[in-house]
Formats: sequence, structure tokens, C-alpha cells
Amino acid sequence: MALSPQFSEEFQTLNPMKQVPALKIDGITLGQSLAIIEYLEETRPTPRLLPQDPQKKAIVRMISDLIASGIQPLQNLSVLKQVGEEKELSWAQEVITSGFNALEKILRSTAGKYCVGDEVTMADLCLAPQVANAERFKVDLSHYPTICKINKALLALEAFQVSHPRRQPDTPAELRA
Ligand SMILES: N[C@@H](CCC(=O)N[C@@H](CS)C(=O)NCC(=O)O)C(=O)O
Repeated sequence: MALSPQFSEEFQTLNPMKQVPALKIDGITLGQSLAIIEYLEETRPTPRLLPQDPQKKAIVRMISDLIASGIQPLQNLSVLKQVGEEKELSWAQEVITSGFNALEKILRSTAGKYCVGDEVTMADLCLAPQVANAERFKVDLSHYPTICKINKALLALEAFQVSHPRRQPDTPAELRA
């Protein structure tokens, strides 16, 4: 299998963690999705991705962190390699299921149309790709009606359609939608 460009020496000069995303912007290079989103929020605040209200903002950050720190890293490629081919599917299913069990409960009290109320926020930017990974690892999503309802509403938006992980120029053929 060809080595993905993110493991090239050239990419490592952008992000020594060899992880995507890495964004070159305004003369700096940023890795880590939440840092990137917060920078975009502060420098390009239309549309807003964080509510003004401190409590709602904290809830958006909590949900974002739950996904970006509490689920996604545990089913990352480097972790799955360590777990090994035989167990990687069940491992990924277990960590996503355990995270989604908590997330579903939280979203029941925070969601409107989207994760927090009726405006798209940073939490939604974290949710959509994590649901895509849950589908990739064949997690039974029938236990998560709130997560599925929000994801469906997000995928109706053009921004989420064009940025979907299964529709990127370098999406491997077997994952392409
Ligand atoms: N915490 C970072 C992590 C970035 C990350 O884990 N990216 C994944 C793809 S979604 C990756 O490049 N994984 C490669 C690996 O695990 O070696 C973020 O939220 O941006």
C-alpha cells in the first residue's frame, strides 16, 4: 500500500505529529482541529461557531472535547496499528460505542436542530466526522437517535457535504461515497 502523504518528510515539517489536519494560514501553521477552529472563530467570525453565552460556549467546548479527546484519539490509525489487525475493529467499535453512550445522553439535553441549540457550532464540526468513522467501523447507530438526527440535519448542509471524509480528493477508493 502506498504511504499516505501525511507520513512524508515534507508533511512532518508542517506537523511533526504526522497527523491531519495541518493548516497554513496567516503566516503560521496549525495542527489540532480545535486550535484551528478556535483560530478561525477569532479571525473569521462569520459564521460563528461558538455561542456568545458563556454557558452555551462551555457546553460546545465540552462536547467538542469529548469527541476530539475522548473518542477520536482512541480509534486513531496509530492506535489501531498497535492493537493489531485481528482486534482493531472490535477495539474501534468499543471506544466509539462507549463515547457515543455518553454523548447521546448529553445531547438529549443540549440539542435543538444541531448539537447545541439550532445553530451549527464547533461541536457539530466534531460530530459529523466521528459519525462517519462510526459508520466506517460498522458501529450499530440505532442506539443513538439524537446523534443520528443531528448528523442527518448536518449532512443536509452543503458545507458538511463537501467536507465529508468520504468525499475528499484523497479518500481511498474503498471508503469513497
Ligand atoms: N487531536 C487532533 C488529532 C489529529 C488526528 O488524529 N488526525 C488523524 C486523522 S483524523 C490522523 O492523522 N491520524 C494518523 C495516525 O493516527 O497516525 C485533532 O483533533 O486534529
